Amino acid sequence: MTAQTEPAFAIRGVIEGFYGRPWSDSQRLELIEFVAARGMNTFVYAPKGDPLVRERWREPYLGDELVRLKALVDQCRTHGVDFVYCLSPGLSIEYSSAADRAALCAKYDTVAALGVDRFGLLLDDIPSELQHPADQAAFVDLVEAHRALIGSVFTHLGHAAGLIVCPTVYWGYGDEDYITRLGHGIDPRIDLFWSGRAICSATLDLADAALFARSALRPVTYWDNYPVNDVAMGHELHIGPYQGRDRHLYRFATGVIANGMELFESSKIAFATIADYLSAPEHYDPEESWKRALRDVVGDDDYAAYSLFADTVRSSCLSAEDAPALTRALNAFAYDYRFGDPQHAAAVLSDVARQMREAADHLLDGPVSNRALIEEARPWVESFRLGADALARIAELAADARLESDGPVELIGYLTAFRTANRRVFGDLLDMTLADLTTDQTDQTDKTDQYARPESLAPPKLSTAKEAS
Ligand code: LTM
Repeated sequence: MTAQTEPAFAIRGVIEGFYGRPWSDSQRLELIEFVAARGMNTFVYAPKGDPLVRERWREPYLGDELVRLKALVDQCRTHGVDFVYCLSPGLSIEYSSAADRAALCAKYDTVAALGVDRFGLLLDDIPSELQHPADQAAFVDLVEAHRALIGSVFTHLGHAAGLIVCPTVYWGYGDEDYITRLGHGIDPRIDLFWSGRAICSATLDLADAALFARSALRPVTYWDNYPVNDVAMGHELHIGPYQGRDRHLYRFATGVIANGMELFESSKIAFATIADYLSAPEHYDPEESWKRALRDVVGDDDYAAYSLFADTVRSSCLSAEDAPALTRALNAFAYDYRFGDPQHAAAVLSDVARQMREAADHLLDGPVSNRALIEEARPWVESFRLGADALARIAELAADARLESDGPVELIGYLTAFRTANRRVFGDLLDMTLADLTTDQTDQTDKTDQYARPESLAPPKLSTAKEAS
């Protein structure tokens, strides 16, 4: 097979499209340089928390606001990145109102005057039924209103400008009534965002992309909700590699735009792997790309410590694996402890815990090259350190042959503290392990306790006076 020389996807980029505190301007400037250096070519400006984009979309940009937007536009131009400016008017717009349509177009015009020629009209997360009585009278349903609005914006911007629309139905099978009718009713040059089978999709499949293309009459442009961790995902830290995307997706997709986390530095890890996938999807290796991305963002000196931590923070909609290395270590411990040499099992686990504790200490307290990255992740690294301590205690109890007898009392504090911190580290692994070890042994021995030694292997019980008699 010959190596690819051209990126397979035309559109490769990042969207600031999350709920929460928007990135700062200096972060955006840095991001544009970061993604450009990795072969991406698009930055989509759509922060849900920027009032002038969503809540107060009718209000024009003035003074300083225009200056800061212009700086982003210039940075994009310098780095060969398309700047896509989005508006999200759907919470309040009256689709049938000429005044509202004019206000929307005027707002795009103020940004076009800065040299922008790519725009987004985002209609996600809005009521799925027409709200204004005038709209209910003017349109059969939301699709008809959206077709009209999109058509007038596209005409106003001029066909030389690019327009991408996020539909209200933006995830699913790809042949839903809304998306099919919308696709049939708007100019084929308009791109449509789609997030896959779910809001946060575990996989992006070729067959789904083909179905979307057939239904909506254009290739899909993925709005991929990874690494975003907003709203109910706030306790997760998405720093695992990009994966689960078909290597031939470009056949039915213009590209992928990845939605970031408010945690800017941490987002870079996923973005670097996404850039690798988008540049050469057929040759993409998630684990190799991830190692490079970690080294790149974390720095050589802290790579080993951070990698140990990152391997325990893999869970996300993309990953069924929680903490692969620790899962293997705990499985080996449970087996060795039950059927082999408990002292050896305890010593090996103790070593694992020590390494984790040292890594956590280094990241939290030592000098690190990317301090901003660690500060963002501090609550997760603290849970990682707590987990290391819990594992060390398990190992000590096992070495003293007190795991079953004293584990429930000695370990319950770790479980409570871990649950209270509510940061998703170790996925379900540590919680389940501690829950298992702190459950009343008399109830659970025969059912679930994988650490209980079978009678034949358990240390001999001392006979009580009563038994002896
Ligand atoms: O995904 C889309 C199209 N819209 C919103 C995003 O703004 C948000 O960041 C993600 C993740 O919560 N979900 C959405 O519905």
